[in-house]
Amino acid sequence: MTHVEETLVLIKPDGVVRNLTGEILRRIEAKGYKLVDIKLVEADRGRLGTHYEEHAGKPFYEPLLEFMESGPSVAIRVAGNRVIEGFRVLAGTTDPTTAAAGTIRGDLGRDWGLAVQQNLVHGSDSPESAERELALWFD
Ligand code: RTP
Ligand code: MG
Repeated sequence: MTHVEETLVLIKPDGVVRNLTGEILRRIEAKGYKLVDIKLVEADRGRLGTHYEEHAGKPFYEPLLEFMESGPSVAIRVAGNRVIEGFRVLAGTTDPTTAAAGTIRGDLGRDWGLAVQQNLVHGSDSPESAERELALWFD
């Protein structure tokens, strides 16, 4: 059954600095998803704090925000059939070290002692998150 949704994808600063933007966009398009809007963003602490508010207080929260402030990210509004869940499958599990081969994090993530936060991409995890995050990044 078709259920077209929109999700927020971020190519995080490690993906941008490693010149993987094109490769990640290629995978999103090859799956059949549509790029509805896209921009390069230098996110400030206010926006990042709101984006990651569910993680406030966790040990990785501060390093995560510092990493996300370390350079530009690419924000993408992506549409597709069940794209919220589907993009997270395409991305792979959070830690690139053990993410499955064939996924963005599994194929392109590096296990060179880098912190877990350097996992290339973000994807909204529910319809509620997608709505909130798309409003936050695209007004
Ligand atoms: P995301 O939100 O970025 O799509 O990733 P996710 O759902 O797979 O992971 P989540 O649990 O929401 O965590 C958000 C981001 O925080 C960093 N993280 N670091 N133990 C750690 O050091 C740790 N755990 C999570 C990652 O960048 C993760 O994507
Ligand atoms: Mg998450």
